Amino acid sequence: MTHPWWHDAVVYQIYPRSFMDSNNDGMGDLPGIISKLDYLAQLGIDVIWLSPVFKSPMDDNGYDISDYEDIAPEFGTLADMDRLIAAAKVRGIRIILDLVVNHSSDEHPWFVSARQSKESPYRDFYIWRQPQADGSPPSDLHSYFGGSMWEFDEPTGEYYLHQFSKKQPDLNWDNPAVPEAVHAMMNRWLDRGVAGFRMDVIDLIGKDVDRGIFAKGPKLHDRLQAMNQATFGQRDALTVGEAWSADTEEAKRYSNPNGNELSMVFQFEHIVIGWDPEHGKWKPRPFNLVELKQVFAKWQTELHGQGWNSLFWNNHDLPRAVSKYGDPGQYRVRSAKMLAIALHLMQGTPYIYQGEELGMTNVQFDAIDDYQDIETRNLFAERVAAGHDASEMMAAIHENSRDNARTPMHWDDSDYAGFSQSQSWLKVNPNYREINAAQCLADPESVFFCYQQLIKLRKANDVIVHGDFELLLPEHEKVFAYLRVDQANTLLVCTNFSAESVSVQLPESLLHKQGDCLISNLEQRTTLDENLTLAPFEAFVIRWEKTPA
Ligand code: TEU
Ligand code: CA
Repeated sequence: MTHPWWHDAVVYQIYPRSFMDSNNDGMGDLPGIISKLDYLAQLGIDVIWLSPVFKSPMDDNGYDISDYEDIAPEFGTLADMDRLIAAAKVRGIRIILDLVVNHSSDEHPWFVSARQSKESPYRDFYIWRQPQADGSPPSDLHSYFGGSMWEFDEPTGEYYLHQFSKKQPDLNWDNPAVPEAVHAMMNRWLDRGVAGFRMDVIDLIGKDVDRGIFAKGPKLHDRLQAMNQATFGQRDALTVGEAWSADTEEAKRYSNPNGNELSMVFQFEHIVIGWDPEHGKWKPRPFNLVELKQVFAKWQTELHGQGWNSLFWNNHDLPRAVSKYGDPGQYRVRSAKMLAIALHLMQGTPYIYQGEELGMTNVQFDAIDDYQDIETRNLFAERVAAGHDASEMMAAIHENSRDNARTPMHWDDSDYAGFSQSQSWLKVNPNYREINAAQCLADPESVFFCYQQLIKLRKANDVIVHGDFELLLPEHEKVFAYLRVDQANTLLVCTNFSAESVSVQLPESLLHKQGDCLISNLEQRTTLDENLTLAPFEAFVIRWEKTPA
């Protein structure tokens, strides 16, 4: 059976302001990315997801777009984008862009016109409401970035909705002119050679504000099906929707094999189980592997044959995996490889976030002023003002701030990690001298070559792409072990998430059988006996060819 090309593809996310600075202004840029395409080709990735590079006042680092069809000068020009698309294509790499259409920037011409007058032809591109009788906002809803979700606009005496910063007014998808304009823009980018889109908070474009519905709104799937038909549906594209509200039932609708919506979604259940129900990421919960495995197993089994998973530990909004789930100290390399093996042998399309393939870690700035992320800075101020302890908030920031992922990429041990020759927009993580691409490329046992091998394995073993998933040892608190099975092969994936040696009892059916070791971060195990002891953060994969019944 033929399957979509992205079933065995691996995607690499680039956060352009932190990837590579070609002109030494401290800001990453498109020519910098082009200069690193051979590195990405060596890693073996198939697709680059490029976080926004469009014109923007950069209130939310480009997720506040003021021109969807021109490039921010700090990143380069449209000609640079055309060069990137062409240079990537030569290396067999596709480019997908970040589509941010739940909201625009308040400096987009649409909003500049809309706020000038109620008669503006663009007034209804946004969501306006009258103040309450006492002049207060239409509701007491909060923005993700602190403060009210409503901003009062003096000239026309109404409030506008913004679920994120007040410089990110929500677009009104109830107005047919909005999808019409968005679809036309998407088609022009597809005509320009992009291979699809990552869709920012796409679960919010079905909102029904007056009924208080913001995510998974009643019109969401109709709108995605209309977008599919009007744009990428005819183009064999990869589309991945960011959907914080998605559960498995929703995900089946988004990613159903008949292809009338998206290829897949980013759901965040495995992330949110680490957050406090009331305080979110600012009150992290202790790591619980049993819970994590249950979530992975649920998504693997419930979407098998009925949808398609994305697989990720990291992105530009999340802390670095090796700090969050592994060990950034003594076992940094081994635990980073363990995490890669645990994730990449599951069913779905894996996403590697820039620097994850090096085992880059979280950063610990002492001063809140060293952090640039609007969410981090605003929530620090708001929560401290509300009486939360500043040192507890800094500890939560060290664990979960989005800036953990946004410090510049480590290319080598020269000043500014080879990212730039001048002070970068966000300080470089001081550990760049020990952790960088040059060091990894010189070490056959590095994290980089583990990821390279995992990408090759995915292309060489259909059981990884389409095999059944079976969780083993569901109650084991330190070991994540699972099977992948199809008619021809059985794979055992066995990973120790702890810094201790642990013993495991695997099913009898797996013992004393000679297999071959597909990948390991320690010894090359090819057979198992009853008394299997895993070293700290050990991970291995054994493959048995299923002898015909
Ligand atoms: O993120 C959506 C989003 O909700 C996250 O920022 C989330 O709220 C937060 O990390 C959890 O506390 C997308 C983009 O990925 C993010 O970078 C943007 O800031 C946001 O949308 C607005 O465009
Ligand atoms: Ca630059």
